[in-house]
Amino acid sequence: MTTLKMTLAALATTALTALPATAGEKWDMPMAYSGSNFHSVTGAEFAKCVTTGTGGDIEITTHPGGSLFAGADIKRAIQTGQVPIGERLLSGHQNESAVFGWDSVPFLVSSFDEHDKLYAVAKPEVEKVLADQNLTLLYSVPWPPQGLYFRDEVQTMDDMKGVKFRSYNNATSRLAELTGMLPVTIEAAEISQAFATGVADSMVSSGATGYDRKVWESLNYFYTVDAWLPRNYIMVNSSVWDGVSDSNKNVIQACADMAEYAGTWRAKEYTGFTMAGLAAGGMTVEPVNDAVMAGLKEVGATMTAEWLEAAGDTGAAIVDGFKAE
Ligand code: PCA
Repeated sequence: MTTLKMTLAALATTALTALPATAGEKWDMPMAYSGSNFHSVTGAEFAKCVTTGTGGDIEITTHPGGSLFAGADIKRAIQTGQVPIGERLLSGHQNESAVFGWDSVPFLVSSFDEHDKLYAVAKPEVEKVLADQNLTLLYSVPWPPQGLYFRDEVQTMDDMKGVKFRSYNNATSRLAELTGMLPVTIEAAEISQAFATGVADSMVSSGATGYDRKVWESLNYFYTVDAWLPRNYIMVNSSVWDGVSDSNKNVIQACADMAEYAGTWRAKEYTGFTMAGLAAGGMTVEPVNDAVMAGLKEVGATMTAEWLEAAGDTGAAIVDGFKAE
């Protein structure tokens, strides 16, 4: 073959193989939690729904477990257009806007039903802050109620003093400070290792995360205090979203609505299942005693007052709106 023929042949092959790729847009979707976690499973179904529903115009590929961007970096990656779409626990960005912490105010709600009502009031406020950051919310799914994990038994508030505590947002760090524990921020993807090596001996999280990360290999107690239910948000870069055709927007929003419904249902189902799983793994799963609950409620009252101060009128409107429901 002459050089020209070889070049032409190469070009033809490239053109052929490139065809399906240029037929649609490819959206990478970073997610922070393990592939087996119910949020990631829901995200994978959402991605498939969009890919099928748009006839391949937009093909979404999820990257769970923090494999593309670590949890803390996902929001910025979407804002700056490094990726068009992604998932993030927004309360992890309370330092940008206190409003993002509405779902981590201790003991404001403790069940899915109460949380749903609170979310209905908070959602438009969150969407306003997101809009200013060039982000559009597609759907959001709650985590199960948050409980306290410890290596050692906790019978009094003093038992928490000096314990190394894994935190995942400002509220969890503050909880540690107010109870005399030593907070260290660690992504969920890294916690099994952190507990195994003694970098942390406790955390507040859901039964789901403890179960996913097999924490019974290191920790022995899960206290079901139902402190709050934080949420993950699937967000798209608003400039990218503006460029999507109306019909594809409709498809994506329909897929998002279904994902929110399915994810929420899974969160509820997973609550009992994972607590049974923690017990089967050898952990003691029980409520804290009354004295510790009273101590935690005091800490919660301080944190609520602090959040209301930080979140100003918007915070007050969310709490008052919820209480008026
Ligand atoms: N799991 C996540 C956030 C809340 C939860 O239940 C975590 O521990 O990082």
